[in-house]
Amino acid sequence: MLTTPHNLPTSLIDSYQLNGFVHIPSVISPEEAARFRVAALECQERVKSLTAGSIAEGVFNQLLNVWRVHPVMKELTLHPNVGAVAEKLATVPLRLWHDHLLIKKPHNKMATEFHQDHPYWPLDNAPNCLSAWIALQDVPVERGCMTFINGSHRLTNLASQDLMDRRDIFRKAPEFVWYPRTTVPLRAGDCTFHHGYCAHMATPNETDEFRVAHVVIFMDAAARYARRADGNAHPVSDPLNLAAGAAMDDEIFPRVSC
Ligand SMILES: O=C(O)CCC(=O)C(=O)O
Repeated sequence: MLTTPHNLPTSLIDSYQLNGFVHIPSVISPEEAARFRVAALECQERVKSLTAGSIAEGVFNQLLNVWRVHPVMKELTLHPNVGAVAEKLATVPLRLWHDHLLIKKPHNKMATEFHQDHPYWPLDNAPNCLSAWIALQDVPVERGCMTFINGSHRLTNLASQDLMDRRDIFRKAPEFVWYPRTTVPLRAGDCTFHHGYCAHMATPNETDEFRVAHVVIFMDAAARYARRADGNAHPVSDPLNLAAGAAMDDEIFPRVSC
């Protein structure tokens, strides 16, 4: 049975708010996951140009905004259940920020190191951003599942962290060394949702198969464009030449429940 906003236990919503992440089983079915995995790997072959400018060369292949170029991936990014569960957790109206496919090659020894996502984003008025990390096949620890630092989403003033440097976040937030960490293996179709400020990492992929995760990132519907604090460009918004304070366009950043 799928987990939907109608049968989502309150305890999972509470857990998301307390810890900054939550594991939701069966957000899509295993059959859907298998179909989307085929499309994702086809995207990787066909749309190599989308990997340009990846922030983590060698850690994973990052294909940004595949929903705008691949009709099957669009079905997943705009999947009504994924968006509806995200809104239920965030408790505010949301819109899509962007998606990205994150594909770890077989026998890739590199972890994605601990970081928070939000410091990378040029967004204002968006305290409730969250990502849906959707497993398109079983992802045990050995295939590159996520580990979260429980409660780290409460620290919202850190500079962006280097996701290829194991120690960077702990230099910036030494107290995180003492916070509990939770590793979350997923079955195909399961999802973890994590808050934009929840620190997370992903293990290496020691298996013979690609680890294919599709990540759908949502922002508050009321978000505004803001220059990044570190002055760096963002590949999704910068080509749009938005003015600081601009509202987000409904076509490029569609609302979840409309
Ligand atoms: O899947 C990974 O390797 C990292 C995922 C991640 O950092 C994210 O979804 O924000």
